[in-house]
Amino acid sequence: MRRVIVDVDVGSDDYLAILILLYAEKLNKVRVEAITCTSGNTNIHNVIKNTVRLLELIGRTDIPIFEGAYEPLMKCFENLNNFHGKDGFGDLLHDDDPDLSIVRKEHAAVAIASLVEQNYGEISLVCLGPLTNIALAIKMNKHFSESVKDIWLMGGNHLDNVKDLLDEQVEFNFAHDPEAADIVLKSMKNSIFILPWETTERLGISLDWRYNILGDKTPVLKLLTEAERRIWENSNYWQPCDAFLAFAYIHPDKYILKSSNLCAKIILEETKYKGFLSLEKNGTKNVMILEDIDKEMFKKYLLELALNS
Ligand SMILES: [Ca+2]
Repeated sequence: MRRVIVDVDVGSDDYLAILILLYAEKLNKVRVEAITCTSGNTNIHNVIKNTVRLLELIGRTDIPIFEGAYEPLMKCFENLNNFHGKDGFGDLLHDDDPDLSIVRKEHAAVAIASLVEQNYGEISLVCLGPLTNIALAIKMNKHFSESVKDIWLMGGNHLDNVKDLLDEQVEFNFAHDPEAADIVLKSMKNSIFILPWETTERLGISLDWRYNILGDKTPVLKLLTEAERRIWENSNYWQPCDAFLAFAYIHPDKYILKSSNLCAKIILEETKYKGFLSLEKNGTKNVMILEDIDKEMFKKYLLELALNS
């Protein structure tokens, strides 16, 4: 059984990623050991509320949930982009507030470090937001970097793909805390898998499939659909980045169609390129870049999930 801590900044695609991992848990493929929250798509308080609301809705408040970093390491990127709404989840009106008393007292970075230390080589990290909590855990525990089984990141875009495009923006997760991303890439001793922005763009799914085939027939999908309608209304396709990563993690041999072993660095100079990924074929290869995943299997998996949620 693969064991995982999920670090989130929920986020509609984080929401779907959690559902994907918990459905895999039902199928005895993985076990979600904890959900840790970080600021990112919205402030930490909203991330906690969005996550607890989801766990209440699916009856999984048994999963330990921890509150983590409230801002990036260097506070160099203060403007939240509000892509997922001001509250990170479509700014919906709710009748009730979730019961936040289930949130554990320990800080998320402490919880991650402790769980990993107590289970040497057993725990994967699936990271769906800025990497602040992971960088803090690395700095707290000398042996952390070698104790993690592997780490899966949604983030980054490749500088070479965009340097001639004046309007291109750096991918949000790495832009929000580039120093944390740099610490993670330089420190981790075992496999690092990165799903970059470019791959998620290529995987875009039609809105017709999202709304009319996957639909909103269950309460959990209904809430997600309501949140997503405002997010994707001006888009040509649906691009649930974090969900793609969670899916790839569940069954890498089967679902990852193409990946490349490369040398990755984060651009840290104070220019408009700060936070971009520099990928090189030469140099010490430290990451696997996921270049393609099986989109048809992804859609099939979501339909199964919908039938069983
Ligand atoms: Ca996210």
